[in-house]
Amino acid sequence: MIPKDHPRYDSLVLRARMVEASRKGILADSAMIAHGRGEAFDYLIGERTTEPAEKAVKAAAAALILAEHPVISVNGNTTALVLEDIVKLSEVLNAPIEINLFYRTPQRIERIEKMLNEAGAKKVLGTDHEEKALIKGLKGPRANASREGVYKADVVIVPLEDGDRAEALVANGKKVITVDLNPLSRTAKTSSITIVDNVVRAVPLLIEKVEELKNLDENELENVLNHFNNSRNLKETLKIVSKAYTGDVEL
Ligand code: PTJ
Repeated sequence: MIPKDHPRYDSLVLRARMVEASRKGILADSAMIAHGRGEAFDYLIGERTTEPAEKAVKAAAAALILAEHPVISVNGNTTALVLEDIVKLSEVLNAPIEINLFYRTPQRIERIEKMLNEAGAKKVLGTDHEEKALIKGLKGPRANASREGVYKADVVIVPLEDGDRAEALVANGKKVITVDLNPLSRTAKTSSITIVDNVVRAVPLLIEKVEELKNLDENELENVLNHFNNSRNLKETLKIVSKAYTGDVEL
């Protein structure tokens, strides 16, 4: 039991969620390393949603509302940290959830599918009993995508994605939205919209933004999208990170 008044309470709760998920067998062996890297970057942005992240969330919401076939892709870490929010996002967008694992095993797929279904997910794709299609530019099992999911999607949200896949999805003509605390990662740089924020803050905020913007007309949504520039947004985030490095922050 983590005491509520512990100064690192929120961070410790997330670690506990990861440990629990690891016990349940849904995480990759290196999931904790990825989480630790995320924690380090989260420190550097002040463990809060920055202004550039808010702008990226708004653009992401517009892109997802405008999409004809939006798809939410999840891996082990995302399921461990934001299971209920992912299910809620899929409801507000009426979008399927597709399981895409970097370290794919039938056992992990089955367990994640079960957790998503138990949390109320209406449509879970990427399982082992459905037809797959190949994403061009990728080799091995990572090239597989659900034919009616990521393969067909025009807009995909892929939190904590790896660089190769983000690049290949963009090259296959998809608008790729990612959530990645590392603004320097290849995924962050190649995606169409990168939300540099912790997935536990970004997904609830995204749900809020979708609810807020969903009644705007198409032109207004296009306008939101056209005002967003991913590399400019990443540079704004890096300025915040560099302030933390140079000690130009309140101590
Ligand atoms: O479940 P699998 O098999 O698909 O594997 C998932 C991991 C995350 C283990 C796998 O995709 C991987 O190895 O990822 P990387 O290449 O380590 O990248 C993870 C990225 O996510 C890093 O840039 C981290 O900074 C970032 N990250 C980690 N935790 C969070 C995060 N970004 C947002 N929110 C987090 N909580």
